[in-house]
Amino acid sequence: MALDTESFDILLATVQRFVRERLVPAENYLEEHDEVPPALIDEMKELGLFGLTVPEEYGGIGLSVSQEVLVNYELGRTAPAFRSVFGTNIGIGSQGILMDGTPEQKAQYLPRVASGELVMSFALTEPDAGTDAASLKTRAELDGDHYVLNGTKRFITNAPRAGAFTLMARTGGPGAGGVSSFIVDAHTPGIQLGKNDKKMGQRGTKTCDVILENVRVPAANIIGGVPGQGFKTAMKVLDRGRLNISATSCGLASRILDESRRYARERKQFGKAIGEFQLIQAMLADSQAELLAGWALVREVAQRFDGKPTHLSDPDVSMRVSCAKLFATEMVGRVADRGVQIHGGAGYINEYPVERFYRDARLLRLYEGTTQVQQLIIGRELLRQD
Ligand code: COS
Repeated sequence: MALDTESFDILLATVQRFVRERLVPAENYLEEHDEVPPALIDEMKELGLFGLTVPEEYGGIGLSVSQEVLVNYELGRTAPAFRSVFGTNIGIGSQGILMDGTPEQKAQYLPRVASGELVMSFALTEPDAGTDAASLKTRAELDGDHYVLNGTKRFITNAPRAGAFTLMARTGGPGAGGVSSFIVDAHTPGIQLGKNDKKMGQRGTKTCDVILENVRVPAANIIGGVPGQGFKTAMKVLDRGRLNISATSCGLASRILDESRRYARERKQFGKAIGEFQLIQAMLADSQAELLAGWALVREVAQRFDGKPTHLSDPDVSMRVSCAKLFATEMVGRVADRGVQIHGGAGYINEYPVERFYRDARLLRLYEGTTQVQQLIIGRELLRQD
């Protein structure tokens, strides 16, 4: 699956322009009001951003992973909250249906996901099951042709905007094999949302608890129709998600570097631009070298990802995805830190984008698997391989 080169070049140029002309100027509004202007959300729908990864047969644009990372790099060059509006639709919210759903589930949900009419969100994490996702406690008990769900999901991105969740619950015994993925209509009786989480950064993204009390979900809504496959679906979804976070991290690093270069040229001390001092140049150089290394890794892994049918998981590709997530998200953390350092005291003042990006970037090392989870996956796979 991929968009033809000519159409893709036009799309990429359009996204670049949209980021530069529409999103970057709205960053201050986003920060102050903690919300994405509704007019911009309409524009995102018109541009097809909600359907970037949904195949054309379901009304989407059908990008390959190699194309998707290029788009995410461009979207990374502004506040991550903008991408988050549709990020769960093109990513973790809908990919489970795309990868493992039945033909009926795909036909029923994907066209509305692609148009943006239906916002989907991914509900795996729980108060007591974060990194140890396979220990999740939300129960799904079979009752006739429905399951009855009880439990709490935590830090669920886009829950307040969601029309449906891809939600993992326990239909069987302990461990990964007892977990199933469900498509849950967000308006089903018994679903309640918690208060919006107050986060360190990424203002404008919406995350909260999703509380399920005797929520009746048709048994036909188990993704793929077979119970006990839900943990694997979640892991496959996260593989693609993690690579896209890596691409976003590279985009953000490039924006922070641009802001830092601009400041280094403008700001004068000791009678000349601070960029003329080698200690400032050293910080810029380290950031540039690390950014190029991270981006090369992301693109290489994306190509490998495209080389595999998405329904097959390949531990070697997963291991490389984890390398990309580990390196790119840690890298943008260092680039953001140097960005603040180059700005000096001004970098600690919220008038400058680097102050915001420093806080925004911190989450990239945490969600969709912490750096330590990536280390675990890489270490385990290295010891398993010949
Ligand atoms: N693709 C397909 N299948 C996968 C997979 C992948 N990437 N990773 C694991 N699986 C399969 C395994 O093959 C195993 O199947 P079998 O039982 O048939 O052998 C099953 O899933 C269980 O896997 P594993 O034994 O690795 O489970 P663990 O509990 O040890 O997993 C980690 C540990 C930490 C890797 C996992 O829980 C994890 O990724 N945690 C982080 C969760 C996360 O990212 N949360 C963020 C929430 S979304 S913002």
